[in-house]
Amino acid sequence: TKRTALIAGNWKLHGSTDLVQALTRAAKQAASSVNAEILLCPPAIWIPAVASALQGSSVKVGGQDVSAHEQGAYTGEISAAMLKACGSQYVIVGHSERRRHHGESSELVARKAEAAFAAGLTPIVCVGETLTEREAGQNWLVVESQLNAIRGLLNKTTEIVIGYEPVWAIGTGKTATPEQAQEMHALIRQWLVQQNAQAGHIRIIYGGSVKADNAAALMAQPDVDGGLVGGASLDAEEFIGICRNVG
Ligand code: G2H
Repeated sequence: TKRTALIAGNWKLHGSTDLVQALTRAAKQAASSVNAEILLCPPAIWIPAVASALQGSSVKVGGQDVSAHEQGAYTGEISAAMLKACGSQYVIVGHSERRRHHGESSELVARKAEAAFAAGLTPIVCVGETLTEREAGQNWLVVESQLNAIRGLLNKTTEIVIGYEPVWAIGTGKTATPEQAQEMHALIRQWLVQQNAQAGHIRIIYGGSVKADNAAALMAQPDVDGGLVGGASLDAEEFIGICRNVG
């Protein structure tokens, strides 16, 4: 199955009007010369500005999180329909920072993914083990249990993306080796196809200290279909460098 690589910039809690200008310009420049889909996920408040700056280009915009609810008395939440109305096509759900700092369970993450799907957004469902779990040889057990929560969704759609983000590699400068990433991506791929025979086209992207100088080796792996880039996506040159090393 031929899968177009997806390079997603996750700005996390960073951004300003200046950064919106600089990073949308960089993404558009990268998009014109690489054969990959490029996505920017700024804080929700910047989505309209990013979407407007990206008009006429192939670069897409997405959210970093979404409410599991459609609407109601949920102060501070943002719905999938709102993200969509502001120009989003994707939304990240279950990022390890949401799981850790906001106590999000795999069940809640699955409900968020369902809400995204219902509103016509493609959810990027993040999974990944901690260092302790890896050292205990539990990496697959942990990832499998995180994936099990979205089994119901997979029966309805294969319009999803999986983000494998080993927690020990996030913002630490420690990248998984291409072999470690491939090993897990292959297991995820096998699991996906077991749930849904049409799942071969689902992209499994890697996240965790992706940079311009390690992107090519990671993306060269047969089951690594792109990158979820945090820190390095805030630097225009570095982000362009990553895109060039993929497409
Ligand atoms: C993993 C990644 C992007 P970073 O969280 O989601 O961040 O590239 O800074 O490790």
